[in-house]
Amino acid sequence: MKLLILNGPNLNLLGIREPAIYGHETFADLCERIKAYAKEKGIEVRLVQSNHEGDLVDAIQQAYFDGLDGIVMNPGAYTHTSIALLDALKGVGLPAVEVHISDPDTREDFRKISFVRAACVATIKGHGTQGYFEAIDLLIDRLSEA
Ligand code: CA2
Repeated sequence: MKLLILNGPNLNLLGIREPAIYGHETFADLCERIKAYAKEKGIEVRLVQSNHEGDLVDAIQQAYFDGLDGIVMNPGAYTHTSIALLDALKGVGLPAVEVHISDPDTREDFRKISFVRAACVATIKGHGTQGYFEAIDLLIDRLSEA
């Protein structure tokens, strides 16, 4: 089983700024923890972060072309703006889980809309970086049942 772990714009700044919202863990440390967790669970992960919408679309398509099994995705601010990401997720048809470190529904009104949600099997929000691990577990359970 191989999962794409996709992170959108500015998530590379984790741990550097806004710790009150996003915590103290750096993005590099989070990536290392995800790799270690995947190893423990006996799965593979492909970690991609980009600040560019088209690169995120490319990563979703590439996951499909390469036969990956599912996607854990924090699209960052593109969550609230991107029909291109929604179309890409719908287009590849891979099970995807939307993750947010904070809970966007309790923040500014413009964060209350998620375009990608319609193409995701679940949304995990407000659980800090732990949400990525919950999303991985969810996909492992779902894909193991299939
Ligand atoms: O809570 C989340 O995970 C978000 O997807 C994070 C996005 C935000 O636009 C979404 O509404 C909710 C922002 C990611 C920016 O991350 C930063 C981390 C540290 C410092 C500055 C930005």
